[in-house]
Amino acid sequence: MNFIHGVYLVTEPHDEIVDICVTAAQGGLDLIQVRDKRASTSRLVEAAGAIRSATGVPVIVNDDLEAAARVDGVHVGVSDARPADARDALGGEAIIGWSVNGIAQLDDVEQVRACDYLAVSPVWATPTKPDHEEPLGLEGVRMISARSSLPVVAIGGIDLERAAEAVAAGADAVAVVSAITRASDPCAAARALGAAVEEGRAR
Ligand code: TZP
Ligand code: MG
Repeated sequence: MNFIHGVYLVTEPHDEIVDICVTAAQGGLDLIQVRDKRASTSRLVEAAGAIRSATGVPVIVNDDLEAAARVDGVHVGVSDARPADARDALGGEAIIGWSVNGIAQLDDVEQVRACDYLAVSPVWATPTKPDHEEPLGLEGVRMISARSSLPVVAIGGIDLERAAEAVAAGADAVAVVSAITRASDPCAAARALGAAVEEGRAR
């Protein structure tokens, strides 16, 4: 099975973020991405290291290759470092993910080859990332999953029903921010999302 087949937590800045990750991990997480666009490299490394040792879950960072070299990898967007350059910098063991904002990105086989997963980004509009690209919808999930042999993650506006829909449309996993970070019980939220993913796979 893919290394990513259930729930992937993307963090947002929060005073209690380590505790939220620990609690969520008890409900089941495949991967955590520490995302804080304003954090320095040293703060990112500190947060990611704390989360990784407290949860035992692989932890990657958003965008920052210098921080990524000190954790498990990096997630890059279309205006960040290119995946092939990230691979050169981080080596074969690093986890590298790439945001896909349109099907044409898959034509760049050099970049796709450097990735461990692709994120359909966003599937739905979300207030969590106000500057997001045009949502790709379930049709985007269908097209990208059909064309890619890499694991495909759905991100953006995911709740329980949408998690199942995205997986039924071809996604391997779902990535969420608010559905876990703003849940009253992050453990129950992660567990319910995992169950929704399983339910979607059975559809
Ligand atoms: N990238 C695309 S959408 C998004 C990111 C980081 C935010 C997703 O947040 P939420 O709260 O799960 O909709
Ligand atoms: Mg596929």
